[in-house]
Amino acid sequence: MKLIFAIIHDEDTTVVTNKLTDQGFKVTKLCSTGGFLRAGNTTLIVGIEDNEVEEVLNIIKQNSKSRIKPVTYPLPIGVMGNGPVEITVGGATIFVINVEGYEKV
Ligand code: 2BA
Repeated sequence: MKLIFAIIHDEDTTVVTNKLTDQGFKVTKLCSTGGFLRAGNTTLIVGIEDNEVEEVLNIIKQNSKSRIKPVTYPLPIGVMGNGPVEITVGGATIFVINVEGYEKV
């Protein structure tokens, strides 16, 4: 079994979640905040069988868009200049984790 953590744009949450649940996948949505931009994003948790990983990754990839975000003063640590600068965020940052155990009680 695998656990997918997918960090996506808030704006993509509805479509990604709907597509996953339409295909019968169970999804938990967490409200999260990026450490760099300190802006809201969404983290989806999806528990699946090993043979479902490709399908889930495809759904996330096909429905997560990258976006250019203007960043104004104060700039995040490590970004040079007086702002504004543009930073490309997303489509999605995805982690696939092996699950040792799974129980529903
Ligand atoms: P943030 O940390 O707010 O990062 C937003 C965007 O800022 C990143 O987009 C990247 O384009 C840029 N960025 C991040 N750190 C940077 C740095 N040190 N210097 C220059 N630019 C930097 P994405 O890479 O698409 O990441 C979107 C969000 O996904 C991140 O929001 C964070 O919440 C999450 N994320 C990305 N990689 C991660 C990782 N390895 N572990 C945990 N979360 C991650």
